[in-house]
Amino acid sequence: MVICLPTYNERANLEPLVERLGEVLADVDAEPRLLVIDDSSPDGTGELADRLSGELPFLSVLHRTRKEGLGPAYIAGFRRALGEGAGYVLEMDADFSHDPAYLPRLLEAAERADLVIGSRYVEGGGVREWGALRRAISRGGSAYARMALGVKVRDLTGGFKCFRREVLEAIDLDSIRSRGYAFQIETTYRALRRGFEVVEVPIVFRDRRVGNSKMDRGVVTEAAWRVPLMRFAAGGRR
Ligand SMILES: Nc1nc2c(ncn2[C@@H]2O[C@H](COP(=O)(O)OP(=O)(O)O)[C@@H](O)[C@H]2O)c(=O)[nH]1
Ligand SMILES: [Mg+2]
Repeated sequence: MVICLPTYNERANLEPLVERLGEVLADVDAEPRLLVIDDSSPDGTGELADRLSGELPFLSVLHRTRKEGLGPAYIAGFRRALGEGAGYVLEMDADFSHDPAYLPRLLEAAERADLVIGSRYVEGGGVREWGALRRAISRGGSAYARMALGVKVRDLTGGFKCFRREVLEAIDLDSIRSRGYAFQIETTYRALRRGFEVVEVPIVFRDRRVGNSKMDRGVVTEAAWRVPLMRFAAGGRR
């Protein structure tokens, strides 16, 4: 089991997050590993991650030369994790928006599903601290994608997910071009189209602890035009 943590300028969040993950995962059997995927953050997140990986045997770091968005960073991380033989591959933001305390629940659900999504938009889930505009964009984005793709998943844009390795092997990662929120939509949609079991477990999402969001208008625009095209490149059932 590998937890992928994409970072771009997360210097202030990384060390406390890794520490917290270490606490939460101490009770998990599956010998979890952490993989930081850093796109040469100007703030030195990559150097910090290297130092931490020297101290902590369960942490490794994948350095990429350019910031290309979340999608390419995750694909590189997934490839590394699959290459290391991971049975489960997880994603989560490295800014404390995704509380590590939920991980045991995600992992438990993963015993009965192929893809588990930590979901803000099911009963018991929610969003704290975000302003009205960000809430509206996020909810609207999920609703738009749900209708355009004809799926029932409530939270399509969130990035707190646990994939069984078979899902990542089946969805043809190399043909995914999505970079931002579209990447989250596309991986879930491809899993559904292939007939995998997708379940949502409620999470309460919080605003990032330190630093700024890397998502911008371009990421929202990308999702808007890519979503209708996803139907054509999703592949069929297994
Ligand atoms: N490696 C990498 N990480 C990224 C990139 N863009 C965002 N991230 C990370 O992805 C996570 C989510 O991004 P964030 O900006 O917090 O998005 P938001 O939560 O939607 O505002 C954070 O851990 C970011 O550091 C990128 O281009 N490359
Ligand atoms: Mg964030």
